[in-house]
This record gives sequence, structure tokens and C-alpha cells, in this order.
Amino acid sequence: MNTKRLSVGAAIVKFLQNQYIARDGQEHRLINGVFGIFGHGNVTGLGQALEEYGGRALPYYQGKNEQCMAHSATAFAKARRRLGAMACTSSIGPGATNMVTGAATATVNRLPLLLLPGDIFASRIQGPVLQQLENPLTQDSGVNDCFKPVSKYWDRIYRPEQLLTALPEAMRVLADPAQTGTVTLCLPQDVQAESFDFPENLFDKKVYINERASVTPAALQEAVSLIQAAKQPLIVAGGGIHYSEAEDALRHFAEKTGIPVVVSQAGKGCLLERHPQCLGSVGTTGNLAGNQAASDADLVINIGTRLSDFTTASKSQFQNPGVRFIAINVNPMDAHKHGAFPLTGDARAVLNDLADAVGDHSVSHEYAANISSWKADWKRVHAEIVHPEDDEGALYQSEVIHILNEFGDENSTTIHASGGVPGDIHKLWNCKAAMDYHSEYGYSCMGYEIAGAMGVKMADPSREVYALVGDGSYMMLSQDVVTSIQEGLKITIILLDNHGFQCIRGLQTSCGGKDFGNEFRARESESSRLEGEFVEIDFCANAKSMGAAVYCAEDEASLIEALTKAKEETRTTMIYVPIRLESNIPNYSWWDVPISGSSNIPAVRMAHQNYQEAKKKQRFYY
Ligand SMILES: Cc1ncc(C[n+]2csc(CCOP(=O)(O)OP(=O)(O)O)c2C)c(N)n1
Ligand SMILES: [Mg+2]
Repeated sequence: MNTKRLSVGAAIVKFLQNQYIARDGQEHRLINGVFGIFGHGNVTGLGQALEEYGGRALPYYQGKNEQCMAHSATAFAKARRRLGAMACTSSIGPGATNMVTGAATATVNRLPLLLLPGDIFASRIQGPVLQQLENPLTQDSGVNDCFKPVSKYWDRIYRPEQLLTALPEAMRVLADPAQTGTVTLCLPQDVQAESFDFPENLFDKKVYINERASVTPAALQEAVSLIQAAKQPLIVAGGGIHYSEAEDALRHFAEKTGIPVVVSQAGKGCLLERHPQCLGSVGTTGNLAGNQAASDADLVINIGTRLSDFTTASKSQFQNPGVRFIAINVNPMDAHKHGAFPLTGDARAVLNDLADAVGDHSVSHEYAANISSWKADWKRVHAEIVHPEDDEGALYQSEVIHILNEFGDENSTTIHASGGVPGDIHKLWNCKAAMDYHSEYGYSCMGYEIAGAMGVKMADPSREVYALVGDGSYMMLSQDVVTSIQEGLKITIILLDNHGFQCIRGLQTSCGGKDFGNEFRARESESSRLEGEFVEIDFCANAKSMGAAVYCAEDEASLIEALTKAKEETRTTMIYVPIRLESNIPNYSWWDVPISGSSNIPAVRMAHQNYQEAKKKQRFYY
């Protein structure tokens, strides 16, 4: 066996440079670069190896916060439809644990992310290294064990030769659409610098082939029987359709059968809202039409969705007493949810086969007429929301979303993740292209927006990328403005200032609670609560100090002007928009948020009663 003597760090770099993923005959690089922040736990190991061997084949991108690195990498993978990922290297201790939130974000969203946190010495002779957490029970434990529950594959490399089995496992999991998520390879700092005679074929080009698996004819036939028996079938389209590039297959199947389509957050854009059969968003943040269809449906075909509580309105959305489910999903866990008849396979492959198998079956004229009329109802309400009569004063968030929606085109992508934006935008946004809406709503992680926007721009530099971010989320993580300037990755940040965590305040007060702890107000001496004046935050100066171009917008005209100027800018730009504290969008569904039944506050007790009543609509499907 021919061997090559390399350090562990160098072997990892050389290995990653030769990993590919292929689908439909097209090859893509699996690992497209490494984000990193160095410390003693990686600078002389993997860091040195990246300097010596990385080059253009595995470029290094300097992070500013390890959590952000993971978010950028995750957004990159989402924008590449899982046909490409990034790695992140950190030092030991805090650098590593800063990535735990990012790891969970990727795994929850079923997106590939490779983490290479530094780890404490394998040899242990030097005693507790700086930043080591000691455990009196065992020395075989450390902070990197925190990655286990948030990873789809986790390993710690105590000896160089363990790479021979760990690296292929890591790649297999990253490249597998049913398994993918965060892969964590913990790298003790001494092992990173150790040398070994690695077999040369470890560095051969390797292609992981993403086969489009379908299901048996018998399974298709069973699904067809369920479809033929249904009077009001409905498709719930999720992100898996994007990952499978199955948008055309979905449209074809829907048009052939007349079955309407509603979309989860990740499923936005699978069928554009302008299509007569697309009823838009469903569930807790669903719109009038989508939720009407979902409430009545007697057969729900879930495609590429993990059925989060927002999609199912905490299992209260599907109210037809006889409702049955079919699920098309690469992931068996998702395919079996809600007692569905499972079609475990690739969305495009299964949809195409199902379209053939279903023959010329189509929904009734009566149902088709209902679909059109629900859609028309929502169109009217949508217009009222985005053009409010009461247009004095600051813009509503709904107006900002609509103006951006109108301004953008097929080549722009808008990113959102947390705060009040996801609920509003899920209802209001009319997609112009499959990938113009990027939602991280699996983990709804504050701080994802700016880092994520940068990842999307890296994945496709030709796109105009917008981050819709609340003032709270901006304060949590905004330092990647600097990274975006450093890398020449222009993004446009739209900062929605409403003086605080307003969507949570809205939830609090709608549940009978008193206004408490959510707004950015000064502490008042008398009540000793945060009830004083709003604290003044100069967000424009903040963004400017990091190198961004900055515009302010207060009304429709100035927002359109700012968006026009921002589009002409070549560097990262922030548009600061003060918005109203309150929302003008009605709710068409429910979300399970428990409320105390023994509070002394009458409004809370009343809200508890309403909660108990609403909970009766919660169903168990098996
Ligand atoms: C990391 C993280 N911490 C806490 C939360 C809970 N949370 C959800 S929305 C929100 C408030 C967000 O404030 P802001 O970004 O200003 O948006 P707004 O609610 O004002 O629309 C909080 C604290 C979260 N989603 N993520
Ligand atoms: Mg806010």
C-alpha cells in the first residue's frame, strides 16, 4: 500500500478537497471552504494545514463569531439545495461551544454542516489545558460532548488512523439526504499536529451519488386508491421539494390532478402563489385560503415536510374527522408522521411515478370552484393588509415586506429567521421564483439573518440578497457586516426597528400577560421594572462603523428609493426602517402555548380558559 506522511490537519484538508456529491449526472464539490477562528486549539494544527495546503481548492474564510460561521455555512448549503456544504474550524472550549447553537440550527433544518472543533489533549500529560472543563468522574469527557445531541454523526479523533474510518462516515452522512445534518469531528489539539503514514487512496477523488429512490408499484397503487377516494385532497409542500429540485414535478402532479397546494415555511416557492392551485401558507402562520383548505381536507399529501407545529397548527389544523395522510419523504421518520401512508423516497422521483400511476383522475368541479373562491378571498384580504387605510405614521411590518416583495425579482433572495417577520412574511410573500424566499424556521434562531445572507451570497454571488432582521436579532449577531465587507460579499440588511422583542410581547399580552421584559426600555426607579423611556440605539452608526452603506426609510417612497440605491451599492448596505410596534395581520390559526390556570390575574385566567377550549381541537393521527 502506498502511503503519504502527513499531519492529521493536512490529511483532513487534502481529503476534503477531493470529496464530491453527484445527482442526475452532475458533480458538485461537497465541501466548498472552511470558516474559521483560530486559537491555541487549532492554529498550529488544522490552521497551519489550511495555510500550507488549503489554497483555492479549500479556501479559508475568517469568522467573527463561531455561531455565525455555522449559520453562514448552513445557509450556503440550503441555497445549494444540499448539493454542497462548508466546514467550520474552531479552537477548543468557548470557540467550540459557540458552534453548538449553529449545529442545532443545521440539524433541525436537515442541512449539511461539517464542524471541526478543536478538543482537549488526547495525551493529557500537560494537565488541564487552558479552557478545559474537568470532570471528576472521567477524563474521557469535555465540552465537545455537547455536540452529540445536535449532530447526526459525532466522533473524536484520538489517533491519526481513526481518520480512515471517521472521514468516510462523516462524508456519507453529509451527502445522504435522509441522514444529513451537522457532522462533528472533534480534533484534540495534539492529534491535529501528529503525523502518520496515510494510505494514498484516502486522497483519491470520491463521489457520493445521490440516487433518486422511488417506491414499489404496490405502494404507488395504494396511494392512488387513497387519492381516488378523496373528495378534498390537499398537498402540503415542504423544503424537501426544493432539495430534490422537484418544483416542476410538483406542478405537473398538481395540474394533472387538480389538487391544491399549501406551503410550509421551507416549502415557500415550491409552487408560486400566482399559480391558480397554490393557496399559499398553511398552519399557525397560514393564510385564510391555505388554512380553509387544510381544515376541510380529507386527504393530506405531505411532501418533503417535517410537519413542525407551525405547519400543523400544533396538530389542530386538519379537522376533517376522516382525514388521512400520505407522506413523500426521503426521511422515514418524516414519512411516518401523522400515521401517514409512507412513500419513502425522493420527492421528484416519487411525484413523477405517482403522476403516471394516478392516470386521468382529477378533483371534482365543485372542489375546484372552492379552491378558486378561497384564493380570491385571501387575495382581497391580502390587498387590505398591505395597503392599510390607516397609513399615517410609521410603516407596518406588513408594508415593508410587501414593498420589498414588489421591488425584488427572480434573482433576489430574502432571508428571515426570527422575530415577527416569519409569521407575517409566510402569509404575505408572493414568491417570484423557487429560491427567492429563504426561511430558517426550523430553529428560528435569532442572529441567523445576516450570517445566513452572507452564506446565500457565497452560494450564488449573482443574486441580490436581503436580510430581513429585527432590532433584537440585529443586536444579537451583526458582526458579520465586517466579514461581508472583507470578502466583498454584498448583502442588503433591512433592519426593522420596533424597540424590542415585540413579537414575544405580542404573544405575552395576547395570552393575558402584562407587558413585561420585552421592550428595550430603561429601568424605572419607582417600579424597578423596565418601564422607562426607550433606550436610544443608533443602529445606523453601528452599521456604518463596520463599513456598511446606510440608508433610512420611513415611508413607502423613501423605502423604494433606499432599495433602489442599495441595489446600486457594491458593498453591504443597511436600510434602517422604524416600524410600528403593532401588527395589522389577522391570525387564522392556533399555536399551542400553555398558560397558567392559577394566576391571580383575571386576564391570565381568562386566557387559560380560552387555551383549554382551543386545545380541544388538537388531534392525534395514527
Ligand atoms: C437565539 C434566540 N433567542 C431567543 C429567541 C426567542 N425569540 C423569538 S423572537 C424574539 C424577539 C425578536 O426580537 P426582534 O428581532 O426585535 O423581532 P420582533 O419580535 O421585534 O419582530 C425572541 C427573543 C429566539 N428565537 N432565538
Ligand atoms: Mg424588534
